[in-house]
Amino acid sequence: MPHYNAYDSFKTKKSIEKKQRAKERAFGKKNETVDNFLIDSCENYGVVIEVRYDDAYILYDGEVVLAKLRKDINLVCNQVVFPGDKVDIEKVNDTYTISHLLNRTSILSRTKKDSTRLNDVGTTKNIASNVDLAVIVVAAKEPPLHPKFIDRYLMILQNSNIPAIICLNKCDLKTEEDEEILETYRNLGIYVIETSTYSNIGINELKAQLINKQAIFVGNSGVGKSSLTNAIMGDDEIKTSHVSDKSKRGRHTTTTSKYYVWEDNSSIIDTPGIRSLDVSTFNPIEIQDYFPELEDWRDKCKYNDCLHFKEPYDCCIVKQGVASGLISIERYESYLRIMGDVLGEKDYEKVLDEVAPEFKKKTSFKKR
Ligand SMILES: Nc1nc2c(ncn2[C@@H]2O[C@H](COP(=O)(O)OP(=O)(O)OP(=O)(O)O)[C@@H](O)[C@H]2O)c(=O)[nH]1
Ligand SMILES: [Mg+2]
Ligand SMILES: [Zn+2]
Repeated sequence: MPHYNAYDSFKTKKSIEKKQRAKERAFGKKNETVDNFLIDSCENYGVVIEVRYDDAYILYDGEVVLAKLRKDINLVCNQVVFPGDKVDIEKVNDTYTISHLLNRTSILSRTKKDSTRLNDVGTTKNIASNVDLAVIVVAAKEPPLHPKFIDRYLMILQNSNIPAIICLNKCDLKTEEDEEILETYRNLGIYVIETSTYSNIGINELKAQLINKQAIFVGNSGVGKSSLTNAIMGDDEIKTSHVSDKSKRGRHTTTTSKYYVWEDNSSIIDTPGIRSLDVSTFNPIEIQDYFPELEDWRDKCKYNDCLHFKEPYDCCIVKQGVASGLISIERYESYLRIMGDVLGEKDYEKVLDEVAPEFKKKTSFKKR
């Protein structure tokens, strides 16, 4: 009998399950109608700009048209198509209908939980389709830069197979602490760009990253996603507003995701800011896959299913790597926080205290 590597079979099973999940996420459960709705190509497709409940606004032949979903799909438009989707449309008696959806290259989605419901497992919310590049927009100072938000977005984007860069906007307000946080990501090989829409810094550099791509701006409310979109478009078409003086939080000015073309073959999807990102539906053992810097360490832990969480320090090489300063403590803190969420364990801070007692004093730990 051939020797069967349990880990390999687990990996294969995992990747099949992952594909299936991705498919379902993109289009709900498989059925006949859905199959003939999806096509590989068509001669003259339109691109979904914005979806408002049952109305889809489509960029078609250089103009924006309002279209409805084919009746036999029997779903509301905003459950089926998302900004960035390519669609085949038909015009019957002055009414446009989305007759087919072109297969997607990617779909960005996140889990949305209802915090008022106990043990809510969450629903998947699709945000945009066919995204070539995601720009995680953060701001200096207003609202404060939270690395945990970047880490969670990196996980979600990696899970959706979408490459990501980080854009620190409001660099006119940048502090030394912000610079340290950004350095962590540069060291991970992630492209970091600094911009200021006020001082016109970095806009051309950002454009150079976005050219010939369908990009998306994601991030907290008030970081300047719409301001950056305006700067790139070269006008002030999109509404923006000041962050609140008291809480330093954004005002959730943008309410739906919208697609903008700023150059031939180059577009941006501006999205509404979100307050927090839920990753608690991820499998605990998979969380470390999203922290590539742990790769060289994790296999050396005593237990091969080590979560580098509550395992004893002596048995966990990752913890020792953090203690010796060779693994970024900020990223390990993010990792612990996510593990705490996934496992429903609130006292992850104790783990960090044990591994790096100095950390709390040195940084604004509580703020993160
Ligand atoms: N200091 C500074 N403020 C900026 C900069 N860019 C944008 N802002 C301000 O930040 C505030 C929020 O900008 P928005 O573009 O509305 O932010 P947003 O990310 O689109 O916010 P939501 O739509 O709520 O998600 C506005 O008052 C902008 O004028 C910048 O480079 N520097
Ligand atoms: Mg906005
Ligand atoms: Zn370990």
